[in-house]
Amino acid sequence: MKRRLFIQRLGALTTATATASAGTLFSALAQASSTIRPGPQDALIVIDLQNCFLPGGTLAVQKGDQTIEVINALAKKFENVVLTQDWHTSDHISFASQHPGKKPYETITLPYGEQVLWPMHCVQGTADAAIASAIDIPHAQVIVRKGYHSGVDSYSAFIEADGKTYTGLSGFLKERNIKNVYLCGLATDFCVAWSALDARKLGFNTSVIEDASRGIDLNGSLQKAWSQMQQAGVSRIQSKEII
Ligand code: VGL
Ligand code: ZN
Repeated sequence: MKRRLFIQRLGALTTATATASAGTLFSALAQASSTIRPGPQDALIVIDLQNCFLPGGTLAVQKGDQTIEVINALAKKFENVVLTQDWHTSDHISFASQHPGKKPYETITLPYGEQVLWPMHCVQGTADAAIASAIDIPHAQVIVRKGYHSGVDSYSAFIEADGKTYTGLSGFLKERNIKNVYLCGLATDFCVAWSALDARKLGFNTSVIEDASRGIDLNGSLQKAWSQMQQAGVSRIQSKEII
């Protein structure tokens, strides 16, 4: 994203220097540092805006509903929008109920690594797993479902927790020549962060729109996620920067 903004800035600067006034130059710089105008190579990826993660859902994220209005407005600015759905079998390995003696939010070690155990959530075909009815993005091009293998979780929209099973999303984006992805949704510190980290690994310029996302914040997970994302070169932006 930084690189891309720089290129956009160069355009603004060339115009500004042509008019040769320091004032114009300054305002071009100020404006260019904080605006993103999405085009054909940009996609908005709306992560898991499902009833399960909203107040009243099985794994409600605090204030998750506050993202909806922001996301609907953002989506209007993108021609390419992808939605994701957490989509578990009823016997999914991430559910505490599958592990006798374990309670939600405890962790276990699975062959692919540490797994947080969750309350049963987002079961395939249930109303809880539906995309929130207030989400108004009729032009969304793809809905990617993930987490449907009963033995493997998938916070990421790109690669399951085994680190090797692809959902197909990167193939879609690459075939469509999309270079820059903007992620938002629920939850910042789980599905949004894991998707953003994979997006970087897969070569996309990646931004997370902070005010269009909300976190679960389990034992400091939100702060940890932001520092991992920063390390990986994910840009932390606000919805007002997208025009
Ligand atoms: C999520 C926990 C379990 C998420 C999904 O969407 O962030 N978190 N499953
Ligand atoms: Zn889940």
